[in-house]
Amino acid sequence: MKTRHIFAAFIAFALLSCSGNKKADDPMADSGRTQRTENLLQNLTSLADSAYMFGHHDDTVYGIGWEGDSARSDVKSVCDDYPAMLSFDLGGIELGDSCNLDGVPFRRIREEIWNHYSHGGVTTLSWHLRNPLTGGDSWDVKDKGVVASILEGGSKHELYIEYLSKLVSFLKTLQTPYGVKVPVIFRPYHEHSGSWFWWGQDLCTTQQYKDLWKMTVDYIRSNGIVNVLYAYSPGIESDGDEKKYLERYPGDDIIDIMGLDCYCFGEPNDSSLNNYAEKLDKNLGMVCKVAKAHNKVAALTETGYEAIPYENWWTKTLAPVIDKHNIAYVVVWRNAHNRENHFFAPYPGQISANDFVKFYNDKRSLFLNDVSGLYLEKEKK
Ligand code: BMA
Repeated sequence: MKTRHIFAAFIAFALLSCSGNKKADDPMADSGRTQRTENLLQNLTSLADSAYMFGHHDDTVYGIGWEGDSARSDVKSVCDDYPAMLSFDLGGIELGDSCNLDGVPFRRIREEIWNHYSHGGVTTLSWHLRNPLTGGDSWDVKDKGVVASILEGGSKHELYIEYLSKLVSFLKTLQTPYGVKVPVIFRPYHEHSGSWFWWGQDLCTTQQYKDLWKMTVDYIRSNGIVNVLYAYSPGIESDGDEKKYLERYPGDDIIDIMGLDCYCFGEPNDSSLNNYAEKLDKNLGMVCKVAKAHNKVAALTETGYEAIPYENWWTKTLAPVIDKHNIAYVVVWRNAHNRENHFFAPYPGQISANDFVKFYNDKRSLFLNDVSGLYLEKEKK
């Protein structure tokens, strides 16, 4: 394990402290959320000054050449440690499906969330949900009236409330056997600044997008969910402009984490790599400034370079930029087992694997041992 900065009271308030049949304490904070959820928010805020958690979507459920194995992870196979943050998608939960849109059983997602939490890790959840108006998927943008149809008074409002109720039923199961509600980050309606999802820029008005968020969060809260932080994650369309970034911001009473989704594209030459580094730097700088002004946590909610065709991408392209900004975490997208060259983290033998180990060894990047080690240290006192 690496030597790390010590964060006074890091992440884990986990079920490790529970034994036998005893019910664990799960105190509430004044905010109406559990104290553990507030602690997570506090910990994210303080760690961002000197470090960031590394996260990977679907990390422990499949990877290159495998699916469904127990305790496996491409990231762990490369650097002998799991990411500090896991990301999963809830697309399909709204229909009552047993697996999400990428074939991952929700039962497994739930277990991974519990398990990760018990080791001091954090989970973030995205939601590529179906199109409630057309019955298509999240990317079905043929009809521009989807958001309008699900808001109060719309023809699909009732149906959408059913979607939300299925979502809430799943969130309610994120409780350990000892009754501790596991704090998670929920990141719905992401990349809305583009127009490729039914909730995107050209598909609804600013007010409708904000109303969608408010309706969702009000529903979740009023149905007793007290262990969720909410992340806002536009793409880079605002191009560093604060006003544009905030144009559809649902409000300080709703959002806890201000994020950014920003990807690296193109051939691995100076032009594409510099282009990514520059746009990431510019946009992250703005996000961190806005987050600070609103007293929110800043994060790089999605990034990556598909198939990582540059061997030093981690330490020469990504790290130099994120090191300049106080973000609490960076998440890379999934290592698809059933789609060729659709991976964003290395696996053994992948050309950037050695560089990823260097990235892992950087004291600023936090992996699971870093956060659970701090937990154990705290326990020993
Ligand atoms: C996209 C791709 C898709 C996937 C979707 C939801 O970025 O990875 O293959 O279905 O995310 O996870």
